[in-house]
Amino acid sequence: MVKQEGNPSRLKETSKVQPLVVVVGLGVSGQAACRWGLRQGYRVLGTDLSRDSRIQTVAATLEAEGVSVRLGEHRLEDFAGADLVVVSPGVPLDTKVLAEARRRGIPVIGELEWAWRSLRVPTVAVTGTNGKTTTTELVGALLQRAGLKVFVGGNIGTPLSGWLAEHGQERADGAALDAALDWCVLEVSSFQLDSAPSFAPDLGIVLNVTQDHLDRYPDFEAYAASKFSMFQKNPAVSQTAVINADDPVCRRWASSLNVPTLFFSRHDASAHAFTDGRTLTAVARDGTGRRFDLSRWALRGTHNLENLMAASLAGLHCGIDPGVIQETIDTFRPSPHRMEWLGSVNGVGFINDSKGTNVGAVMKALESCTQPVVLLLGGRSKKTDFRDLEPLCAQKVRAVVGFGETGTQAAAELSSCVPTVVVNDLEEAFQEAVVRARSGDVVLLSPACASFDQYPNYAARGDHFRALFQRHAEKAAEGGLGVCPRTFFSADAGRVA
Ligand code: UMA
Repeated sequence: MVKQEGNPSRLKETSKVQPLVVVVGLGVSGQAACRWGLRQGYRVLGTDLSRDSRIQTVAATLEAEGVSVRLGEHRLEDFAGADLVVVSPGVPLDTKVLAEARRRGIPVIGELEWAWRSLRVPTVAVTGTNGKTTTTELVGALLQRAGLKVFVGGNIGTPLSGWLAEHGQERADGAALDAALDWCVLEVSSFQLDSAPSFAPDLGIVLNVTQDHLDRYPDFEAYAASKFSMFQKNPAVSQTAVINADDPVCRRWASSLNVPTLFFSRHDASAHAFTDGRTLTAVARDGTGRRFDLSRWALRGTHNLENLMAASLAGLHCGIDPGVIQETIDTFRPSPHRMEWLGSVNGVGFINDSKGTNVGAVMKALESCTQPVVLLLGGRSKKTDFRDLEPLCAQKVRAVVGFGETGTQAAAELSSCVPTVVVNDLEEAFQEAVVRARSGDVVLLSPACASFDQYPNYAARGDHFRALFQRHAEKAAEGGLGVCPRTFFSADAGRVA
């Protein structure tokens, strides 16, 4: 694959000596952006609305590295002399100071956009409501197995600017970065795309679009538009799209995209990638293709077959040898917090799907379960409608345990189709689930909500659930109860007995 020579629209923002960048939000993205700013020779001012102990520690570290920090408020005068404002994905773009900065002609862009402008290697971007992380990891694994130097990150955890800050050169034109990377594989969220006006991946994957983040978007259509915006921003880049033909929203949007598109489907054998669950056929744009054997594919659920089809098309498109794709299929293992099987106690299985932070993800999780489910739902609301879960709950769920900020809402909206109970937090939810589950059931944490009401992130929530399971398993072992590893979920459907 010939490396891209660079995108003419990826311009450096200013040629002034010691320009000033203001970084808004000092979470994972903001800290990385601050460091990337320092690395490029900017004066950096970081600002965060919070003053809590976590942010105080962050501030102290950044200050020691040379960043000026303002906590507790975003003060307009801090933006006055800025050459550039870089926002974290979680910061609403209509925030007053950002609107004022734009009014004064100061460019306001996101961390992803800023970092990507310095990149001169081809990019694969993966977006969609669910499956982004697994697919991003799969594409990364394919390219790495082929011996290529790959950065895998973005919304998945390590921001691109973090990688650049560590590995990039002082030169911001990115030329020297080519030596360190062959490909960049990014999980991108709609929040990141909203503040990335020229971001245009060479290959863009859209896995699905279902309700999520409706607390941030005026309506569902605006959220969907954000996902597909990566194909509409930058005519200077020759792009290819990989799209789920089985997702109605994806299909509708694909018809208006002005880029070559590869489709994958579980129902249409004429799509570029198709699977019957036992084999997967994928054909790239140049006609090269291969039938892959799925007998050693370790990930459960139809959604993971969709992720695999998308990744296989990406692999072929990137010129990866089909033999390498088959090896990756045979050896790839799931990450924590995504339908993570923890084990079973006394015949009851426990699955950690803390990454299931929207209703669509919970649907996919339930579709994968063959046993009756005790479902733990709740957390910080994204204004989604739990009633969308009614048909699956009626079919598969023995009981819903609501917890956290939205526990009461979840229970109320599902009480017509399934027994519900409301508790305060995950620990109480775990105890309640243990009481309600019968031998042969699974207890599934797939909360349909963000974790921020009680945890710093979904991983901390999932870790807590795993710790609760381990304590429960230890107690059971002391008392002589059965603890065994066993797989309870598959692509097949199952009904509550
Ligand atoms: N803050 C302000 N001003 C505001 C709002 C927030 O200063 O007006 C501050 C907060 O006090 C906090 C910081 O901003 O200190 C948080 O910034 P952030 O919400 O952008 O979070 P980061 O820690 O930078 O993490 C972000 C992504 N978070 C979001 O998009 C909400 C992470 O995705 C991502 O892993 C990380 O960058 C690295 O790229 C998480 C996520 O939930 C996993 N993403 C959503 C999703 O996947 O659905 C979009």
